[in-house]
Amino acid sequence: MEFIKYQVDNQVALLTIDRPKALNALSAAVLEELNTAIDNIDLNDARVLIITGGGDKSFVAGADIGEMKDMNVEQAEAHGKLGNDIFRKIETLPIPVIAAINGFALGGGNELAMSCDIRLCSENALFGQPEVGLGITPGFGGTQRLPRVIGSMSKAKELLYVGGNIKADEAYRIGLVSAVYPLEELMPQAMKMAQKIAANAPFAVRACKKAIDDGINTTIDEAIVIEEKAFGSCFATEDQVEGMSAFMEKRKEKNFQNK
Ligand code: DAK
Repeated sequence: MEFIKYQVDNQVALLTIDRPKALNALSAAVLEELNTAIDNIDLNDARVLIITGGGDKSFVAGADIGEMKDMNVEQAEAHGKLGNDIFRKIETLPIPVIAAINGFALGGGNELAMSCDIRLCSENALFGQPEVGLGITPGFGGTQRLPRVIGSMSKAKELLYVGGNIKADEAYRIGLVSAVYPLEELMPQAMKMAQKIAANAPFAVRACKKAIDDGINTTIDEAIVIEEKAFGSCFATEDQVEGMSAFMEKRKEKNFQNK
């Protein structure tokens, strides 16, 4: 692959979008490679995925503006669907996905970050949905995910209508990211979090993700039943026996097998 680097180390997968000439902007070729890379993730091997950008300046500077400039309505809709389908695949990936945002997260970059479960960023990160200044709406889910992620319709609408950028501290203040680190600490911190997640029972972690995501879109009564089913399903796993046995035996080491 030319634009996507992928490796798995100690059950943590790291996917890097690497197109330095264009600050990792999402061209169609980058999107196609991203799609293939996501499809090829071995969920028996990887327990957590981290997505980051190559270099130390940009996570993803958006969709590729040069490519979009001359699109007609049909092409634009098809391009939007290409991105949306991939981002939805990331959002619904069974394993948790951490965005390690190491610089610009503009337009499609912010939309990619919002498709991840958890967002961590570096102090030089810059966020925004500048599309209205380009004469378009966000096309990879920004109008839908921003209000859901930050939980403030007013702030989301302000960001989407004004089209300005916000720095890392403001992104933290509004709940767009969970933590801000000096650039050199971002990846170690993302890895540390990923390894903590990977050390837990994979079935339980994945069931949590599914319960949260399925439950958030329904009534609290239905959502509670979703949790009951998720909870019950854990009791068919060997890892539930291992986790609870370790507690009873006052044993710190646990050997979760994803079974
Ligand atoms: N697309 C293409 N090239 C980009 C790019 C982008 N989004 N962002 C940066 N580049 C390229 C620049 O053109 C430049 O290339 P050369 O001139 O060197 O060949 C190179 O990356 C370095 O950029 P700069 O020289 O501008 O670097 P600076 O540090 O001065 O500025 C910047 C960095 C990120 C502030 C600036 O590059 C910038 O403003 N970039 C554009 C950011 C942006 O507006 N992003 C949002 C893009 S719109 C839809 C589907 C998707 C979308 C919408 C609709 N449908 C189909 C319905 C999504 C839209 C977007 O994401």
